[in-house]
Amino acid sequence: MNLKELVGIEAAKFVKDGMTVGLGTGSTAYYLVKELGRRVNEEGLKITGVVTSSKTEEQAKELGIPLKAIDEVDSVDLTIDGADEISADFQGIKGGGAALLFEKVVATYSKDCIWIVDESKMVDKLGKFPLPVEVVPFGGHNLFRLFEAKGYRPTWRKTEADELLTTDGGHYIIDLHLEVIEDPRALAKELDDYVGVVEHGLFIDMISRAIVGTPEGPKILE
Ligand code: ABF
Repeated sequence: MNLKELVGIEAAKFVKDGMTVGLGTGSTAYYLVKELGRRVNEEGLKITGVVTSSKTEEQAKELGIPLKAIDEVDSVDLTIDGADEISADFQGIKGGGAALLFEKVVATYSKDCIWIVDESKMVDKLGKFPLPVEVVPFGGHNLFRLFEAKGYRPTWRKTEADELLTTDGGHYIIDLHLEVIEDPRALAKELDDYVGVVEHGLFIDMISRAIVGTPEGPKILE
């Protein structure tokens, strides 16, 4: 088994009967959903899944995991999701999978959140991973030019066909190549205030623990 699979299986242990579970996006979350599907089918685990992206919805449906839309539940007991970077003080960058908006919505309605990553995602300071900013297409190019003028080194998230990628929410993504983000809270506040920015990939104070895949096995950081 690879590191991500071991982490996904370890994270699934936090899921208990009767829970409403936020099912994240990404190759690590894929293994979590796979393990939950096994437990639902082989051990009769009773959970309700709330998905964070169309990709995860497809996988969960195939595995027979009962699903509810986020709008059908008042809260989610536990959301387990991937991440692109986690800093020493447990802040994160997410959105490499272009699902950051729905992921942040589900995380916001979750009583608890766990991120599952391999150790390459653990960083001292956030920023080496380009920061995704989800923008409304109308005026999106103006925002791009504004980020350029601020020295944020923006690039458009593109599809393999080299077209502007459209998210599940129907928006574009601009990635900011910042290298180091000294003050994630301040930058999150700044980005929140731009008209046309729908959401961004800075996830601040959202997790209680991270499960990190290492050659010695999954490590639980809390
Ligand atoms: C998702 O997990 C995204 O926010 C993030 O980009 C991705 C990381 O995926 P992987 O586990 O494949 O590295 O939630």
